Amino acid sequence: MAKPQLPKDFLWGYATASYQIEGAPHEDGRADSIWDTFCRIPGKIADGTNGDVACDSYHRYKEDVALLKQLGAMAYRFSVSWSRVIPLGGRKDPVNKAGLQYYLDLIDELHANGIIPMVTIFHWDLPQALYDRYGGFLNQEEYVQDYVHYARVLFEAMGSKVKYWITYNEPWCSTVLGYSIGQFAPGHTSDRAKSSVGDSSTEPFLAGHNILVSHGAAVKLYRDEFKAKDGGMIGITLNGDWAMPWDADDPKDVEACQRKLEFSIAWFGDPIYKGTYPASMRKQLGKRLPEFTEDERKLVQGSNDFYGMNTYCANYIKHKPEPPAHEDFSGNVEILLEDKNGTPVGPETQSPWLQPNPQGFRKLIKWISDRFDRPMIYVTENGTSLKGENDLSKDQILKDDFRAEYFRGYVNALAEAVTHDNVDCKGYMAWSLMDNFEWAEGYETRFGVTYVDYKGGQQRMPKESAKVVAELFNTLCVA
Ligand code: GBH
Repeated sequence: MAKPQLPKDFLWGYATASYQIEGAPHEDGRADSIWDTFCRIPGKIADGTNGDVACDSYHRYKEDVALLKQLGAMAYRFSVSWSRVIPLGGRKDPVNKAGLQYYLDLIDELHANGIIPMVTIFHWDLPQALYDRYGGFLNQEEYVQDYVHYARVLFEAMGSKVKYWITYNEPWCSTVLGYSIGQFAPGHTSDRAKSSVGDSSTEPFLAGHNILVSHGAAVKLYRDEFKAKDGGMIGITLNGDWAMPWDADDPKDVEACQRKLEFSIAWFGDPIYKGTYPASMRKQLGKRLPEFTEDERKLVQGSNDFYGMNTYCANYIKHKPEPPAHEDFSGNVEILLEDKNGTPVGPETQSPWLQPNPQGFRKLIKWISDRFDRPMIYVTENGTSLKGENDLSKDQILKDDFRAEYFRGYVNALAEAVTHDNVDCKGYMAWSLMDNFEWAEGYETRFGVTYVDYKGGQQRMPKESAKVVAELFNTLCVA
């Protein structure tokens, strides 16, 4: 069998997101996003912190770019803070020149150093003003127009310098974690009173529907007015982890795995590639899952130039014998970290949900490739935390063998999928360039290949794993 390889022009680099790294929440006219507000609610963030300083990248973007260059990265995926560019968020609100300039400077600095920018338009930090005005995602009328206007501002300002656009990062997280579990902003939970549009059993699906329509509308705008002259590509990034049956001999667990993948990935992927929601979701959710009107379907179907794939781990899945709970959003399954025989998915990390399983990655990317008819795929996030890393000394942290081993396993599995499974993957962005604000986990959980000394002026120091990532791609990208 041929040796696993990746294409010579394979695009590899690192990813970050605005709220997780920038800090400077009120500088140069930036206004609050829903994450600024959410972090102020006692108990929502594990260590009581927020993104007010984070990696201070608003002031240190030149250091970030120098770091990327030092690590040998070809590309950098970052996100734009909507409330920095349009503080009040809406289509009639003023554009903040200074906020926009930050991203133009960052992009110029990347180009000056030969690094290709990949821009995420939205990575969870919705302007608070839009949430206050009309409930954000829940109001399709208003929201879609505001999102498309925001996208237009970015296309106009940066389009000639950006060839890779991502409309949304992981809508599953914004919808389920934000509108049902309350683990993410805006923190809606099931004990919240029903609003005029619904409750935690309907809001995630309404929010998801409106996100899809706005994604489709922004892609249409890009294709109609920018693509020909700017020559770029646009797609959405979806999250999802591989599903393995808890009891491999139980057909109901095998079936439950498919359902879990459909509820997490195909929820958004099927409308984009097939024009409808998965049958399993329609069956369980009935009218609580919106229907696409003909106009909406036309916008959404076919709206990906590439598929952005985020994945971190795998799970064992057990079917539930009882009928689905009203507020279930996973396909009526139990999500487990051990199978029937007590075999763990993988070793433990600092993140309770993350146990690495590289072969699961190979299977998942093949599943995505098959289901969506072999789309061009960019892995836009993949990486790991490390158990107890935050408690180690700086010197110990820099020797992150566990993370290095993770990348060896995952990147080799990717090369296998490309070489042996006919998967069309063109790039890989590791999460993350540096330790950063890990949302509800605060700063206790680190995902960086670079250590950030939060008590020592945000100094950055590359860890061992950064070298390993570069070596892996230098060795594998030869096909
Ligand atoms: C990504 O999300 C984010 O895009 C990035 O910003 C973040 O820093 C990074 O990963 C690391 O966490 O409720 O048990 O079903 C990862 C997303 C984490 C998605 C956990 C779903 C399932 C938890 N996910 N998750 S569970």
